[in-house]
Amino acid sequence: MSRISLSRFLIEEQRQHGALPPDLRLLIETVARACKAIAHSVNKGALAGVLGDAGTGNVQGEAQKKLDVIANDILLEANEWGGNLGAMASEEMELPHSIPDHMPRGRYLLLFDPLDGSSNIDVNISVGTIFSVLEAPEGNEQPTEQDFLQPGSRQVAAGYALYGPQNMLVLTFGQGVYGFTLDRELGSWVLTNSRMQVPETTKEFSINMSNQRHWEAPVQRYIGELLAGQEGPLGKDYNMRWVASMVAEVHRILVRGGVFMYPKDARDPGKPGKLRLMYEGNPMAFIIEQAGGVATNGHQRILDIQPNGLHERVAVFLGSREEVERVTAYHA
Ligand code: P6P
Repeated sequence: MSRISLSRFLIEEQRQHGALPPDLRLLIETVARACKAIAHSVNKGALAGVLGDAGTGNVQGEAQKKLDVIANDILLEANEWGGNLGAMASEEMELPHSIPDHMPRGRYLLLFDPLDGSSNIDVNISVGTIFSVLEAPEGNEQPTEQDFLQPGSRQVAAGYALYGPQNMLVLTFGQGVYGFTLDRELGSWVLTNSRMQVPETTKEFSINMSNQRHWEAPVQRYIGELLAGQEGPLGKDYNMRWVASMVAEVHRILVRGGVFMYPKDARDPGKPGKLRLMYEGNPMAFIIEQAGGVATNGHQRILDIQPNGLHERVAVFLGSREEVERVTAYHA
């Protein structure tokens, strides 16, 4: 079977569906190239002296790993000159990053979590990059934070890179979900997964059980039923996985099904959840829905949430339809 590179796939998608404007195709290729460079650093690890803390903090008040900063810088540098963006936003930066005046601008807004799950990086557990693409509102040369605050249903593309046993890139631009594996010798992303589909049912759930005493009643009920197994109301035994790397969890769910949950937590009554809506919840929800799965915050579609802030948080329940619909119904 002939190998289809990312470039060939995107050009053929553009030609066949016309769903991929040339400037969006070029943006995706630029982000994919940046993810290759991030993969190179992540895969080197200690050999390149990139493990450990950077000694700095980010806007979330979290200690940054060296690779958080490296990945963020790679994405900024790779996307400044492309001419397809009005601005960028990152988990690692409080405010949007403007395109330098001497660089050409474009009509898209790029949001990213440059290295999600980075607490795993020093113990060699998979981490990833998550990105989301919106269109900038017409008319203003310099997009503001307000211009980013669009519901996830307005995304024109989303994806993640997973730096694991294989380096993979998973993409959607509204025509299904496609997976590419990095050929390290050639340095190219090769199509290996076409039209990925989340199985409707599952026997596997993902949640950080150490937070159990802080969950609200609907989540307590649902997890109790999962743990009751075949003697319980759900009539089957379940298995549990928790990698503490959302990209790895979502990828597993895309490949073999499952339900991933990061619910609201009584420790932070003012916060709707831990994960971030704009560059974790929304892109992953777009991908999961494009693969036939469901993604809610327990009450509504994540993609329907109107954001009020660039770094606002969200509760996440996503994956196999049967289970996400069940736990969401318990919140009614
Ligand atoms: P906890 C990583 O920090 C992250 O944002 C997600 O990738 C992951 O699913 C979650 O947080 C892990 O959270 O509380 O288990 O460390």
